[in-house]
Amino acid sequence: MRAAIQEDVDGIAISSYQGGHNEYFKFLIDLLKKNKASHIQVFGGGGGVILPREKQELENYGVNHIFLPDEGMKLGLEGMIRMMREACEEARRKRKAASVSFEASDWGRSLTAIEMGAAIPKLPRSKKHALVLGVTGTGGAGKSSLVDELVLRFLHEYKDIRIAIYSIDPTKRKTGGALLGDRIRMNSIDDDRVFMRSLGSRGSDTEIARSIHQIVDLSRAADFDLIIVETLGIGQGSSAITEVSDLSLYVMTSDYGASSQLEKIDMIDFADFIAINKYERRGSEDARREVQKQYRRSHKQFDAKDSEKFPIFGTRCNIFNDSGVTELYRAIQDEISQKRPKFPKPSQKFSAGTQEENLILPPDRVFYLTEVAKSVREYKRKLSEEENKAKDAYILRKAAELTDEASLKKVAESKYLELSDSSRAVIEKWKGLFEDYQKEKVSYRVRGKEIKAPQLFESLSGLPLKRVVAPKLESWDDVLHFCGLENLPGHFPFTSGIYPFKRDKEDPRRQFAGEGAPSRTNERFHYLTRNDQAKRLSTAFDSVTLYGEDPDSRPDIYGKVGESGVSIATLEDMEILYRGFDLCDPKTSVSMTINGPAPIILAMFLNTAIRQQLRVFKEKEGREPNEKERQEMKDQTLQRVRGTVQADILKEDQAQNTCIFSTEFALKMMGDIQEYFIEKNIRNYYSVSISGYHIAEAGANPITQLAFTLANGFTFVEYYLARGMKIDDFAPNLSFFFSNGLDPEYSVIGRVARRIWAIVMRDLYLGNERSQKLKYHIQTSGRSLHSAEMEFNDIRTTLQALTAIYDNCNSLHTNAYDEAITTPTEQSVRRAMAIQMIIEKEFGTAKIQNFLQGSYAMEELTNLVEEAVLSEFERISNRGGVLGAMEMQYQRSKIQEESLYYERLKHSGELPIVGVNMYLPDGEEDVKSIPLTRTNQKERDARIEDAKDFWKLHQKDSAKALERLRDVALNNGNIFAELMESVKTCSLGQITHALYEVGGRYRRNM
Ligand code: B12
Repeated sequence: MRAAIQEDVDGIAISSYQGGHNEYFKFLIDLLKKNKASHIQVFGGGGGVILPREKQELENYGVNHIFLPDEGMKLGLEGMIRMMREACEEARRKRKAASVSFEASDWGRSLTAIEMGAAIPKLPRSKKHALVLGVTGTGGAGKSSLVDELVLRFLHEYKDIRIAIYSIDPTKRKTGGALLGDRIRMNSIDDDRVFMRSLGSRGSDTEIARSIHQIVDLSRAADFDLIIVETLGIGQGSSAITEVSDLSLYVMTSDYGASSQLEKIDMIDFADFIAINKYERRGSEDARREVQKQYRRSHKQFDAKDSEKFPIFGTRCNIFNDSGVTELYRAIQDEISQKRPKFPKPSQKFSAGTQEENLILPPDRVFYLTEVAKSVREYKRKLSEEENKAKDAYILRKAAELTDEASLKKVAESKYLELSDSSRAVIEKWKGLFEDYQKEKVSYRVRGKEIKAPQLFESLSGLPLKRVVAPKLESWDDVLHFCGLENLPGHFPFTSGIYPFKRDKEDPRRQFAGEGAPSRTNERFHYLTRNDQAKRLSTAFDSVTLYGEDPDSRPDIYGKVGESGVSIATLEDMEILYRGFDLCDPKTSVSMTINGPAPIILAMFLNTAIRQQLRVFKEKEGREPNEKERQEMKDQTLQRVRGTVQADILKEDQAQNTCIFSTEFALKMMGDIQEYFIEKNIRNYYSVSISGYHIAEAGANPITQLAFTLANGFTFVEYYLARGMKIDDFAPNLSFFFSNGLDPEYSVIGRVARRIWAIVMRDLYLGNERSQKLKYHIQTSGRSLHSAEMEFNDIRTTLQALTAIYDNCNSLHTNAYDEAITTPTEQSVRRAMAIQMIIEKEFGTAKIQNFLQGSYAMEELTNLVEEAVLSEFERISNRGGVLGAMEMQYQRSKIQEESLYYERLKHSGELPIVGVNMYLPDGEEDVKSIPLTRTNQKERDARIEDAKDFWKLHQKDSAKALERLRDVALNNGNIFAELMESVKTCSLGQITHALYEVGGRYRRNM
C-alpha cells in the first residue's frame, strides 16, 4: 500500500493462491480508504482457489474485479490486461487533476503533477542542509542494490533522517510505458523515514528524467535531508547526473572491456565516488587498479603517492554487511559532513561486522557446468570408441572360431586387448550377471549385507514373469553399449534405477499434507498412514510458516494462519505435529516442504525426535537420564531419523519465491546444516531436496526443469566442496524432487537425471558408488490439474503416476483431483492414494521393474533430453554458473517465457485440454458444491495464543538465546548447531527476525 501511494498508481493487481484472500483483499480496500486512496483500483485472481461466491463478496466490498480461471480462458492474458487498463483509465478520468502540494501524504500525487507539467507554486525556502546524491552507472551494475545498502546504513545511524529516493527507468518509445523495477530490489525502504518513487525518463534525451530538476528543487524545499537520484543505465559519455547532484557516485563492474575504454568514461572524471560493484567477480581487483590509473590521469594526480586513497571502492551487495560498501558509505558520510555541516548527526554506529569475506565459489570454479557437460560427453565418446573396438574384436573372434584360423585368432586376441581394462571387465562379467537374472532369486549386497530378492512372480494366467528382465546380448559392442548407457537397475550408470530391486514392504507412496493447527495435521497423518507399516509423512506448512513468521492478528498474516498447510511456530507445535509417530523407527520417515526458514524448522524437528527418546527413557527407567546418557541418546537419535527437508534455496529464487534471507546467507546456513550432519554422522536424513517441482510448476518445460535442477545440484556440490567437505561425506545426503506432467520428456526424467549424475559424480568429482546414486521423489503435476471438469484430473494424475513408476522413482505423491481449488479432502486424498495403489497392486506391467527398458523410443528420448540438458548447462555456464545466471534473472525469465508459451497454446486451443478448451460440458458447472478445507477463526486465534504462551514461558531465556545466535552468525560459526539450542526457547518468528539483523533479508534481482 505504501508503494502504491508513493508511486501514485492507478491500480494494484494481486495473485492470491495461498488462502486468506477474503481477509487480505478486504484489508487492502480498508487501508486504501483510510489513506484516502480509494481511487486505486484493485484486481485479483488466484486460479480456482477464489470461489465464485467469494469473488462476488470481494467485488461487493470494493475490489474492481477478481479473475476466475474461466474468465482467463475466455479473455486470455491480453484481454485481462486490457480490462484492467480500461478500468484504471476510467477511474483516472473521474479524478481531479493532480496539483503540487508540500503535504507529505500528498507527495506521490504531487510528483505526478510535476511529471504532467502542472504549475509549480512558489517554493518555500529550501533547507540549506539537504543534499543530493546522484547515482549513475552502466545498466546492470547493481545501482539499486547499492543504493539500498547505503540507505540501510543511513537509516541505522541517523535516527530522524528523511530520505527521498528517485529512480529513473527508460520510458519505451513505442508503448510509453516503463518497467519501474528498481523498487523491488530495495529492502530497506519499508520505513516511514523513506520516500521512494520510480520515474519514467519520459522522452528525456539524457539519463535523467525531464522533470527531475523540478522534483529535486521541490524535495529540497520539502522535508528531506538526503535526496538520492538514481539514473537509468548510461553509456560512456554520459554525465548529466552532475547537473542535479551535490555529490555523485558512479557504479560500474569489472565488465567494461579493454582498459582503453576507461578513457571514454566521462564519469571517471566527474564522479566524487566510484564503486566497482559485484566485486566478487573475476577480474575486479585488476579493474580497480585500472580505474585507479585512469583516475590518476584524468584528475591529474600524478604525484599522489597512494592510489588506494582515491575514492574508488570495491563493493558487493550480495554479501550482507560488506565492508567495501561500508567504506564507501563512510566516504560519502565524510563528504556530507564537510559539505553540509548542518546535516543531522548520527546517533549510533553501524558495525561493519566481523563476517569473513566468504566467496560462495572460488573464481576458478566458475565454469563447473562446462566441466560437467564435458565429462558426460567425454564418457559417451570414449564408450562409443570402445564399442567400435569391441565390435571388431567380436567379429574377429567369431570369424576365428568359424574358420579355426590361427592367425585370425591372434589378431582377434590382440584386438580384444586393445579394449580398456574396464570394458573387458564389463564384457567378462555380463554373462554371469545375465544368468543370475534367469534364476528364481537374485542376490546382491547392500552396505555389506547380502540380500536375496525374489525375481519371479506369477501372472493370473500362470506365466512365470521376471521382475527385472535382462536383455540377451551376444556381440561385445552390444554388451558395452547396454552396460555403458543403460545397465540393469542398481548398476552404474543407474539409468534404469539405483537399486537392483524395489523394497518389498515399502511402496513409494508419500502424500503431502498439512492444515490448520498441529493437532489437526497430526490426525490427518494418522489417517493417511493407518494401513501402512511404513509411515512416510510429508509435511505442508502454511505460508506464514513458509515465510518464517509467527501466527499474528496482523491482517496480512491472520487469514493465512493454518491455511493450505500446518501452522508451526515452536518446538512444542512440532512435538504435537508428530505425536504418536516414533521418529526413530527405521520404518518412519518424514519429509518437510520448507525452504527459507528450513534450518529453524529442521532444528525443531530433530529436537522433537530427541525429546521423544528422552521421554521413552524416562518412562522405561523411571528417572531422568544423566548428561552422558542424554548426549548418547541425542547422537543416536540423530543417526537414526529418516526423512528429507527441502531446504533448496536456489530454486526458491528461480521459482517458488519463499526466500527470506539473502541468498548468500541462506546458502551458508545450508552448508552449516550439512557440516553438522557430517559431524554428527547423520546419514539417513536428506539435508536438501534439490527441487525441480517448483520450476516446472512455475511453467518450465520438462527439459528446463531437469537442467536447472541438476545445475542447482552441482552448485551445492561445488559450494560444499569449496567449504572443505568431502564428496562422499555429503553426496549421499542429497536428494532430488521432480514434477511429472504429461509431455513425452517426463517419461525419461529419472533416467536422464540418474545417468548424468552417476557419470559426473564418478568421473569429475571422484565420488564413490553411494555418491553416484541419485534418489528422487516425484509429485504429479499440480499445474496440469484444472478447476473445470475436475473429475477428469484423476485421469491425468494416473498417467503421470504410471510414468513415474515406470521410471523407477524412489517416492511418489499423487495429487487429488480437487487440487486446483482447495486443500484436498479425505475423500479426494483417498482417491489419489488409490491411483498409486491400483498401479502398484493391480497393474501387471508395473510389477516388471524395467518394463520400458530397451524400447527404441525410450532410448532416443533419453539421448535427446540428455543432450538438451547438457546444452542448457553450457548456456548457464556462459552466464557465470547458476549464481551468475540468477543474478541476470536468466532462470526466471526462461521459466516465464515457457509458462507464457503454454498459457498461449492453452488459450488458443492449439494444445488440447479435454474439458477445458475442448469437449466442454453442456451448461455451467456448479463449483459451490465442492467441500472446502479452510481454517476457522477459533483455530487461528488459538494459534496466536499458543505462540504468545510460548513467548511468555521462555521470556527470560529467549533474549539471551537470540543474542548467542547473532554472535555465532557474526563470527561465522555454525549457525545450525546453535539453532539446535535456540529453538528450545525461541519461536520461529523471533529467530527469523534475529537472523535478518545478522544475515540480511532476501533481495530480488529484476
Ligand atoms: C503452480 C502452483 C504452485 C507453484 C508456484 C510456482 C510459481 N512461481 O508460480 C509452487 C509449486 C511453487 C507452489 C507452491 C505452493 N502452493 Co501451489 N499451486 C500451484 C498450482 C498447481 C497452479 C497455479 C497456477 O499458477 N496456475 C496457472 C495460472 C496461470 O492459471 P490460474 O491459476 O488458473 O489463474 C487464472 C486466473 O485466475 C487468472 N489470474 C490469476 N491470478 C491473477 C491475478 C490477476 C491480477 C489477474 C488479472 C488474473 C489472474 O489468470 C489465470 C489465467 O487464466 C495450484 C493448483 C492449480 N492447479 O490451480 C496450486 C495451489 C495454488 N497451491 C497451493 C498451495 C497450498 C501451495 C503451497 C502453500 C504448498 C505448501 N504448503 O508448501 C506452496 C506455497 C508457495 C509460496 N510461494 O507461497 C494450493 C492453495 C490451496 C488453498 N489456498 O486452499 C493450490 C490450489 C493447490 C492445492 N490444492 O493444494 N504452487
